[in-house]
Amino acid sequence: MLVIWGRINSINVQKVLWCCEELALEYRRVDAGGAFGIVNTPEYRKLNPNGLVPTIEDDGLVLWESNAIVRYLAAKYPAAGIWPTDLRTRALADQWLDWSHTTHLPAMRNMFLGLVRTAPDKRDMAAIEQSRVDTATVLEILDAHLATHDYLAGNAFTMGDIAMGCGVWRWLSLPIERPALPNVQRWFERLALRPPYRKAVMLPLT
Ligand SMILES: N[C@@H](CCC(=O)N[C@@H](CS)C(=O)NCC(=O)O)C(=O)O
Repeated sequence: MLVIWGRINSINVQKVLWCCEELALEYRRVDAGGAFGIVNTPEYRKLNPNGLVPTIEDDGLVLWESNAIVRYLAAKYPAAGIWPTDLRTRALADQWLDWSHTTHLPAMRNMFLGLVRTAPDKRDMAAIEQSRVDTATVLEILDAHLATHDYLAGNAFTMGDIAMGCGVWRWLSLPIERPALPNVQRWFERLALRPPYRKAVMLPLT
């Protein structure tokens, strides 16, 4: 059976769990990372030398990097329809997966860590505010795209929605001032109709 190492409050683990739920896969999840430790043990480092989560083991294949895992699982089970078989649609899904990792996550990082994982008296409020402004700027790009698309890679839900769907849940859950992003809001409401998203991603931030 597919094994997933990773704590459920990690955004990168949530991507994999949401993907598995979309594909209706059976899996065993092992708590790892953060307070659970494990990631620095020699056994885990043999699986994932980065000492990060998530990692999966599937029929002898060990794989890390959340977006690579999402792509692998979505492609392995194409009947679920989240791995676009059309090359152009798949390229767009890949684009948004990568953009989430290279552009959105770095912008949001200080705000999330500051407001959720740092005691109030230890917070760097200037860094949190800069991160809020940067994230809003980045999300305006997404909002403009969603003005003419129902989903990130076109008019159907695909793996391309998974990474940003996790990121936008955090953005909407943080106790911050948010500029109006009506198209992102509508897209989020579409995602929120999906039980796999609600189960794997729409959790209180911890
Ligand atoms: N690029 C990696 C990043 C993985 C990553 O940074 N994971 C974080 C959690 S989101 C982690 O393992 N942090 C250390 C820990 O949880 O102990 C991926 O997408 O899988």
